[in-house]
Amino acid sequence: MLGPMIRAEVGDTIKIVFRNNAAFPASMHPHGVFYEKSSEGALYKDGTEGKDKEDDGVPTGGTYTYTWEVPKRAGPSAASGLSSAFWMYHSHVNERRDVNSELMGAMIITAWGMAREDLSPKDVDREFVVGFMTVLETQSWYIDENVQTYLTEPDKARPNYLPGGTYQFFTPIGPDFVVRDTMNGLLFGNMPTMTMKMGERVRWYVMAGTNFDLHAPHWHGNTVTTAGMNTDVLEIITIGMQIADMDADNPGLWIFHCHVAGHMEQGMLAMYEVLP
Ligand SMILES: [Cu+2]
Repeated sequence: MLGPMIRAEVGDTIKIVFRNNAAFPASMHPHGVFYEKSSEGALYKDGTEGKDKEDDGVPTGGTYTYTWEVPKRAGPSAASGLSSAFWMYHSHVNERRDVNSELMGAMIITAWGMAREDLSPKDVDREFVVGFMTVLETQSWYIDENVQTYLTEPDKARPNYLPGGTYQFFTPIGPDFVVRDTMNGLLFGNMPTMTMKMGERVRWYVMAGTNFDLHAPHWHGNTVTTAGMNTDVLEIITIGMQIADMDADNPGLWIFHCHVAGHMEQGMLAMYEVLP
């Protein structure tokens, strides 16, 4: 989980050449940047037609170019004092199924004049993007394939379709295909350890998925500054996007986890390491 990182600086124009290799229609719907109707990447009755509809859902094998401008309001606000802003993008054709098929990613925009050559913010040494994503595997476009591939007794799976082609939340299929409380799609510390050195200026970008995502990302061992406040726990809800800066002063291998007890027990945890 998490698609390719998109980076830009205020004043840029982002062009995405999107080719749909999936077996279902998909799109690129961005947050924060400036787009016209032809680059919104979302399917709904908005009174548009023709060219302005082509971005709504790119068919299998199709290609579409999305154009997003990056005005000042897509960058960090002056009040935040930050050099970068954090947004996301995701497919928005059948939003529920698309995102549960992992079609979601991050976008980082630096203030004008604050980007390095690789478009990362100049005043930050290290960045991490972590999505606290509750995934409903039964809503994924890949559920049938997954049932056939991974269940030892696929014939016993009894998916319950709802109008519109979505699956109802159900249990007969067993605990292997229900809800996953993940960080970037990974569970139980399977994410590669996020490593930094003491004294580095570290920026965490923390986002949430589009399901019933209510999370309490918590760092052990160090604190962060977010919205002007020092803390070690964020509060994030569905599709939230937050930035937290860490001046890591405490070396060691530490856990970073969701503090919602049920989520933690389901594996919503990862490790980060501060090297001396
Ligand atoms: Cu959680």
